Amino acid sequence: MNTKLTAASLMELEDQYGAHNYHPLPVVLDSGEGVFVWDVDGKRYYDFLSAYSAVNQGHCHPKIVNSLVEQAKKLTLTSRAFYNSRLGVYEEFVTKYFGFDKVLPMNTGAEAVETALKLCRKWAYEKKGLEKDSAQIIVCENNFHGRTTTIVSFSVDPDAYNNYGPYTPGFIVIPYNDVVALEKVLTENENVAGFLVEPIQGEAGAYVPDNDYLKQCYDLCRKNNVLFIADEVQTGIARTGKLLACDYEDVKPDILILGKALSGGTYPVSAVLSRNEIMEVIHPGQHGSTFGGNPIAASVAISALEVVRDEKLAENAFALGEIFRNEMKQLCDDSKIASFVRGKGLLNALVINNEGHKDLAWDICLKLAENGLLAKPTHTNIIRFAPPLVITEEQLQECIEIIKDTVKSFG
Ligand code: IF1
Repeated sequence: MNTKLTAASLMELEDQYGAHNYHPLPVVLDSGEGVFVWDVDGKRYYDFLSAYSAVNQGHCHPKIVNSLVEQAKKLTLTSRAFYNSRLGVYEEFVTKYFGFDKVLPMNTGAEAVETALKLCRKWAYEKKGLEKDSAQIIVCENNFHGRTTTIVSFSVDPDAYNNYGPYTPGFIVIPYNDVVALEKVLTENENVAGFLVEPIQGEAGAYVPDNDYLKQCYDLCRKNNVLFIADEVQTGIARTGKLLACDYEDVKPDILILGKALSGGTYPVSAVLSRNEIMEVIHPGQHGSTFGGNPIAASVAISALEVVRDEKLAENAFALGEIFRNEMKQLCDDSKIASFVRGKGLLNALVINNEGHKDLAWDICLKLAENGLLAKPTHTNIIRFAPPLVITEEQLQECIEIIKDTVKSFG
């Protein structure tokens, strides 16, 4: 008997049996392919969230899914107690792909950020010579690097950190996009081990810093023997129109953090890449994870990165991003409620003027869903638009019309 559960009953199940740590749009998704997802009633949507840039290669990309399925039939997990036939092949592939000596494979983005923080501290004590437990890592206001206790310890968002204390010490928060603030902290503190930064602040609403911000920060870090750590979990893997957002300024991070689209959204795969001089401070038994570097992760990551290269997703994101922002700028000129658009490549955000209608961005997203396009607000009045990078110009134009018509229907 086909006991197909309705959207309402499925939402009710999540409400009754799941922790309420999210407030999803009332859409129950059931399948996906490329830029499209379908809900349980068969309604089709353009996905303009891409699982927060985890599905850059499009939903259920056949090449990546095939790698997942074939490896899953053969060997899924051995732990790192033994070698496996996929990890070394992946490690060589991914390090050469991004131009680093070594990779430390993990699973989620937050795990990779934590790994980078531990690596940076250990390097500071064992290579830079900082006094034990004195290391400071500089981070930026409005950062988002994940949700572990240490990571939320340096968040400025009360929703992220409130009542999760006591907090991990050893972090200095400075304004984002402020080189002078970084220089000041580096001048005043001799115990700085690293500077952790998102090349574009995703969660803050595709906040793009000044053109030479990353390069100036990188140079200051070099001058002060401080590690430049780039969190490209969201901006990496072609999302911003280059393979890495750091590539816009030819900045090569001392430590690079990747996640999300590293698997094309098929499996949790994250990675920390660096050079030998830094990575060699980690010795057997000093870091790891049960699933880190497992054969499935290794296999899907190779395929996911091959798709980015072979389908020229960065080039597509660059070109279509220009079109999208130009059209959104036109909308902002024509509409009182669309204030401005910002972003790079296909990581963009439309800032909504929600004066007198606090939940306007949410209501616009509800209407967008009705009109066949999925997007979700961040920070109340910012709508993030980030479709899979496989979107065609024709599909993008259709979505631009949906967005324009929907926003204009609110005034
Ligand atoms: C959620 C947004 C939030 C990240 C960067 C590390 C991580 C993320 C730059 C951690 C994760 C996700 C988390 C997800 C929604 C999304 C997100 F920024 F993308 F919009 F939350 F702010 N560094 N970002 O963006 O990676 O451990 O999640 O694999 O928490 O709902 P993760």
